[in-house]
Amino acid sequence: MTDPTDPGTLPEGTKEKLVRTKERWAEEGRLLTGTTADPERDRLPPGQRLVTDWPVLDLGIQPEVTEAAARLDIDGLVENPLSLSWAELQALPQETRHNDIHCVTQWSRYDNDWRGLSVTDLLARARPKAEAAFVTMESHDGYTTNLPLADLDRPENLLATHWEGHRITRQHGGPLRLVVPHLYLWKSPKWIRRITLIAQDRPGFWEVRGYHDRGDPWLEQRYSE
Ligand SMILES: Nc1nc2c(c(=O)[nH]1)N[C@H]1C(S)=C(S)[C@@H](COP(=O)(O)O)O[C@H]1N2
Ligand SMILES: [Mo]
Repeated sequence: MTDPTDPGTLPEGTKEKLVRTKERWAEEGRLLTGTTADPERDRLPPGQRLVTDWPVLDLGIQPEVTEAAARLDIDGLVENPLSLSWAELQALPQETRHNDIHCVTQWSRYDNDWRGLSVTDLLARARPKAEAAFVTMESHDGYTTNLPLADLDRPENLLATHWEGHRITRQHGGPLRLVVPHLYLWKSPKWIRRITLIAQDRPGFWEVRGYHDRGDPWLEQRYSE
């Protein structure tokens, strides 16, 4: 069996220098303030800086996913595996969310308006089995990330198709990206393709490269210990 914590080789086309730099940040504990904050009282998490533009961060591969090719699978430990085409996703109720987003590279952006599909509704349709405790998520660029199922199954999360009234651009992960606003943004996969429910945690791309398994910005969970 292969070791799930072995980073292995990088996907073809990855910006290797960027990956190495971010690995070094994790080793050095860069940006750590050693403080925590209370989301009820403070809007900006510790060590973050506010921006008004929307930076682009990814591995350097920005796949062109047409609506014809877009598909979302929810599989693994579920009673009712789903494989939804773009048309099927569009036929579901379209919801809105308003939130702040926080990237581990220090920027935060307030007041983002999103439209898309409720994550809790889709999970309810898929009917998680009792032993499902985590998810691993895969994207069209080869990126992966993981979450406890409880962090995915929250009402504020959205499978977003629109931002500020426009379709999400290819750069930002369109046509479909996840938004999990209570965690650092590397937990929000762009160009999402699959969500697999699993019993044991399986670290993703950044989680095997020194980044925290959960990534709560209020607790400054930037890096693994
Ligand atoms: N598929 C995919 N999703 C991804 C990434 C990626 O490289 N590939 N990068 C993550 C990281 S590190 C961040 S900070 C956010 C950035 O999203 P943005 O480019 O829309 O700001 O996407 C996350 N989701
Ligand atoms: Mo990031």
